[in-house]
Amino acid sequence: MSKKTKYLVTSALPYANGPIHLGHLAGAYLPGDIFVRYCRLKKRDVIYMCGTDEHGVPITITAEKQGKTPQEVVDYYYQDIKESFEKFGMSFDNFSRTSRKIHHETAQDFFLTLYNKGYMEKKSIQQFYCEHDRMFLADRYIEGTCPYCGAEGARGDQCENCGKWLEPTQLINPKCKICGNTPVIKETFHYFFKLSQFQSRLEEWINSKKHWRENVVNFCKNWFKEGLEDRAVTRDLTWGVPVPLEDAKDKVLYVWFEAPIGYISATKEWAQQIGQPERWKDYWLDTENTKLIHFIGKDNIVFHALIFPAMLMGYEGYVLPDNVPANEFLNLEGNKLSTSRNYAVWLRDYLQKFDPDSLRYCLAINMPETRDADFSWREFQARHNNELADILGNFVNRTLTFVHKYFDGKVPPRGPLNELDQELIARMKTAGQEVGEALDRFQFKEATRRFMDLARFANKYFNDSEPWKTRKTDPERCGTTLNLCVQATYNLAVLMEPFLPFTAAKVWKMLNLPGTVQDAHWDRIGELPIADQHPLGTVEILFRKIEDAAIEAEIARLKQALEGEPQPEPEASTETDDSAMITIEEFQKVQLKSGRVVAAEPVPKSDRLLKLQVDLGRETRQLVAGIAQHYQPEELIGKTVIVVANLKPAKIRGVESQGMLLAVKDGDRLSLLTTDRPVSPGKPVS
Ligand code: B3M
Ligand code: ZN
Repeated sequence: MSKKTKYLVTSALPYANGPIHLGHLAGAYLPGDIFVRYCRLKKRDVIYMCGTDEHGVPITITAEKQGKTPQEVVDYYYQDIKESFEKFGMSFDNFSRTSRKIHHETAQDFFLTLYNKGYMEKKSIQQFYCEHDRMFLADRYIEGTCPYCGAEGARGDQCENCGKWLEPTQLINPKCKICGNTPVIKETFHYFFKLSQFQSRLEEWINSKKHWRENVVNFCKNWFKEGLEDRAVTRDLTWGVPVPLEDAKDKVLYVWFEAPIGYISATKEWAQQIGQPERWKDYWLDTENTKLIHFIGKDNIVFHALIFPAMLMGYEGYVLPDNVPANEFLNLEGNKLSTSRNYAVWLRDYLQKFDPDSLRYCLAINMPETRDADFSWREFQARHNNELADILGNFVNRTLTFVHKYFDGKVPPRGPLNELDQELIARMKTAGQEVGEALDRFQFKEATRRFMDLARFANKYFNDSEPWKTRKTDPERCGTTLNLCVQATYNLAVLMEPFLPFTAAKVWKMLNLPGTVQDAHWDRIGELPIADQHPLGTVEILFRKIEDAAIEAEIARLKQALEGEPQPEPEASTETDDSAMITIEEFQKVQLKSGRVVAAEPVPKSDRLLKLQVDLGRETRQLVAGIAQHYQPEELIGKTVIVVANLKPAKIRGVESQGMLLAVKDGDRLSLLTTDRPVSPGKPVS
């Protein structure tokens, strides 16, 4: 086997019992896809596996609700989910299903191997049984009051309110989910996976994972503290993978035991599809060189970071996850997403109205990486209009249109380079490196921001170079500017591909380049590969502005969904919250003064900061302010500003700042506070 690192990437297998919504995308899918696309551009050996999770009580309960068979339900949602993912640009190498034969066989082999190695124990247990429906009530077939937090409607396996994992017999006032009757307790038996035997190995392994996200490591440590317990991995159900033992042939494997094995089955199926049936082993069994990476939402941590690794350890020979980057949750307009209330944005609905890339961008730049994030339609609109359209789209469009109009559609040659030209080239190189490094750390927000920063700089480069003027005064200079703008467009196309694959493909076409953008190499970002006189393709608009009306309709729909059912108690308003009030004395501690800007310049190596000299009457102060993306230094000179004058001096990027400017942020726009009439510097504000 080769010594090259191989990447085996997975995204959680969605249950085939409902369509995909934004919460899913932000949690397990978009980050996986961005990472994989980036790996492909780095020319790494990478495969990306996913598929639908088609067993378990979530499926059978949906079937009962919809009056269908479980098979009908999973057939429908497999197609639905697969199509939505494709339209969203998910680039799995295989999107399989756990109902396929190859999965049943793989899962059964796993069970039997662990059984033969002594990791399964048969135990009699007392379990709830519904006499009306004549069945044992597994997991979500039973509901009751949570013994920990008192919430109603806690399920037999987990309370959604407090997140605790439960044994059904712990529930207070248990009820059968199908008929609502109180079940009786009856004896049955199950096979238990001896998870407890893996505790010390798992602890040692997790402790060695210095690069894992804190939320994941802490979660595991809490489980270790409580002590890992053996877990029943069979169920008295008819829908699922049959247990491959004579005495349990009427039972099925617990869905959470077999679903993660679906990653392996999907890889086996992929290997068959490409005509190299043994190829899956190059990834799963090459423990030296494979990096297995599971993208999941935080509610799946225990299975991916503890139970599945224990199963792999027990089986022996399989690679263990190199990382489990679990995301937090995505809220919607400030509220928790709820599929049962239809308080969600469904991907297929979204795609009927808007472009996939706009959503990819908006979710990526706001990904719930380390804490919950919120999706708001207004922010979506602002990011689409002000960033994708006004910055990225505008830059590409004005560049290509200019070349068509004044250079006959052929890229003009470069003459000597000035300082600004050099800076653009340098920034393209750094952007490639920095975006790549952030992606390798799974910092998607940061990566997306840096990509857009390059577009922002390129746009500014166009402005500052004023090619519409040099066209008449210095045509060679104008040609150089446009040449570099075309090169920047090329580099942006490669850089954006993981985030905005559809847009990247359009730009590639507009640049009239051979092959596809995926043929490009990430490490060459920053090079200037477009030849002089290269003829460009036809220009089309990349992003059309989203109108208010379209956004208002979405917000109204969500409001209705919220109002359709009793709403959670509103939070206490901060207006009446005494703890948030301050006294006049407290307010007067802050010395605010009028100041006049006398000089302004950028802080080196920062595209956010400006260094200002501000006249405060008796003295001139140096202030560092994060306003470079909102103001040009020149336009600040002479402006009256409001300064916090008694703020302890601080160093920002090594530059001393002796105070702070007041500003208001509205969406993406930042405005400095000033006075309504001219005032002299150094006057107190009260
Ligand atoms: N189907 C749960 C979920 O969709 C489950 C993930 C399985 S990953 C192996 O959240
Ligand atoms: Zn019942």
